Amino acid sequence: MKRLLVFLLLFLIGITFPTGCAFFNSKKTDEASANVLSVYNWSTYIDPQAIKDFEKKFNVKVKYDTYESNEDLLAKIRPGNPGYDIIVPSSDYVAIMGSEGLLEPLNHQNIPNIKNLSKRFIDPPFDRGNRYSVPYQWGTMGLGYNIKKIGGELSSWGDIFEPRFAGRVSLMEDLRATLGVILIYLGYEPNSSNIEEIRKARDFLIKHQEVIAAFAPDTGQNLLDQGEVDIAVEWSGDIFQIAEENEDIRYAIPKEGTIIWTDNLAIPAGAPHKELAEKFINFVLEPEVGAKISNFVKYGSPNQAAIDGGFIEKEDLENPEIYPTPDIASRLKYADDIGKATELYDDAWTEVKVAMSNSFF
Ligand code: N2P
Repeated sequence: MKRLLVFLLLFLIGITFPTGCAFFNSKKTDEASANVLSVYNWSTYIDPQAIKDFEKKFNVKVKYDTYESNEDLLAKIRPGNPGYDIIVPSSDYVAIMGSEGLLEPLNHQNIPNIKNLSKRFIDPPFDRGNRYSVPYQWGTMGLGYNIKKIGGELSSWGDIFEPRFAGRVSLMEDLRATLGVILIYLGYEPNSSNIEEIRKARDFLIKHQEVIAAFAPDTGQNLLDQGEVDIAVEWSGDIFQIAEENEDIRYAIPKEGTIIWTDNLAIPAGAPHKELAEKFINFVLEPEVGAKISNFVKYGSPNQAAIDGGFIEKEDLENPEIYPTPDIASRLKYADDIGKATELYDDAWTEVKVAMSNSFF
């Protein structure tokens, strides 16, 4: 009872003098948080050891939160950075966030390890001069599946929409990538702004809804691993991560091609620890550190020095589903920032969801 009263008293002081309390505490909080780097990254996207190594090397703490999609990241940052120092948007979202003033320009003098990056990731069209971002990892969206359950290999987007897979397929809760691969399958561009083509992709999903068990967040690979679905359309590395423990899991880039992406380290505007954030970026770009992360998450490394130095696992480098051959690479397409046409995708996506929820009743 006494504890309850004390709690109530503290609560009342808190709501009566919120600014006063914040002011009263601010010096202490600043000192305590000066050595804390706040990182906001996709789930299953780092080797935890790399975080520990950074903490040790710079005598700091890392606060690490995860998100499931670019849309979630943008929704968190747009109303005002709640205190993150590092975020990891995909290329099209670097363009969007940069143009909205949501990113801090990088001081390249604090990031000399930029020199380690492969030339093809330097000065990209979505972020000229790498003003706001440097590449972190890259990969594809493809077919994760359990070969024992399927009874053979999958090689086309069309394979997963067969009636025999009713209720056994998860797609991703990522509207541009998911509608993008359907557009590719239908023979269109994943960056189409043609309303008829986007509607055809929408109608294709609605027509084949019986196979769709779920639109999974970034952790959809767990549904496959736990046997809740037999096919999970997922990001490449997430499937390879579970394949390390489960020998029945396979990943395939469909023959029609798919979405490729690059995710990038960036500092959101108003980050409380910009210099420490630049130290972190520089640390990740060290060949051994970059390789440690890629070897763990099983995505492609943009770090040429890590590849040339022999730090990337040979088995991964030789896997064409992680490091595609030129032939496969010619069928991979980036989702670009398409400006206003994004609304057409938003509408199509909502219509898919509405059609599917209606058909449950
Ligand atoms: C890792 C997510 C990969 C990011 N879980 C896709 N852009």
